[in-house]
Amino acid sequence: MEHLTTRKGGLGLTIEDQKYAKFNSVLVPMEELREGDIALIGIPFEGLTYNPVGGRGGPEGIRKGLGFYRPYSPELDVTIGEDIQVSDLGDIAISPLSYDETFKRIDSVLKNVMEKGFVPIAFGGSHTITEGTVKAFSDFHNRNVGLLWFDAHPDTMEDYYGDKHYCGCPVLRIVEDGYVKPENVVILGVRSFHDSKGTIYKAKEIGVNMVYMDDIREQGIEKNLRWALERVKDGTEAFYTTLDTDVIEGNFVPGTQAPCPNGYLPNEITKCVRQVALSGCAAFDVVELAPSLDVRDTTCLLMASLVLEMIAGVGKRNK
Ligand SMILES: [Mn+2]
Repeated sequence: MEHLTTRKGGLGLTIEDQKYAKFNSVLVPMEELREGDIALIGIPFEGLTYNPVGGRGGPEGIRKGLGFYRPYSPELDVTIGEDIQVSDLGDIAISPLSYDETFKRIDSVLKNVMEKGFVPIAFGGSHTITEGTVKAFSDFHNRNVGLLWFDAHPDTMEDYYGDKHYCGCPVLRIVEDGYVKPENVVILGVRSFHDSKGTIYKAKEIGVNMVYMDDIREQGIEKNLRWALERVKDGTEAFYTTLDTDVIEGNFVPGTQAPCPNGYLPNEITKCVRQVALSGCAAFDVVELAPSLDVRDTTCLLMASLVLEMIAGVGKRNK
């Protein structure tokens, strides 16, 4: 795996006095991780697009955001670096002109990390990367997994001007290629004039659970999430969670290609992500963060805090 990453084993820095520690200072080399610890993996890839919007800067943006925070969760009473260890494996060396080669490298790194028993958190990249990470995850778990998909869009486009791996297509590719059964896919947060009728109807046709933001509000955020977790866990060996930045209320996330009104508020998505991590999620990603579009690092900071919730949640259940 080493030849596929730009950095080996994280920073390896430690600060003796925890009261001064920032998150980046508690990262450890990969060799120090035990089963159930966290491996961070950057995937700076936004497809073979002629019009890049900045998603390839996501890993850098998340790392910058993480560096701002302290490694302690008061809500969960978990100290990252004590209760759970984290290594940053650096970025997968993507191939900007080849989906095949990029997906092959994602597959290799993800499987290697999971074979070692680590919980991967991948930083995209556009949502294109999730086609690769979920397929690797599903293969690893005998093609018997659930998929929780936080997104303003169902990502069930057939193609985009002929591109079948565009960021609007991964749910359709994953389901039609047989990696996840549609009844074990839950898409939360769809809304607001961002998709064609054909895309929405395709989601209905293939039978995935697509929930509009309006219905989530009516049902209540917590109740809806409990229902969603039941669907993704029903009969599966493990489940994966992907977090598209645009699922959050657009005014809070300027640093994404399709900010969209009427989404989850920061506090709501924070509670959801924490609950998902506590509930046994086996792999995560955060996608569609474009730091070059961001305003005063607002989006980078919010998405980094959600990564910390993932880590602390896994730490709590390991404790
Ligand atoms: Mn998406």
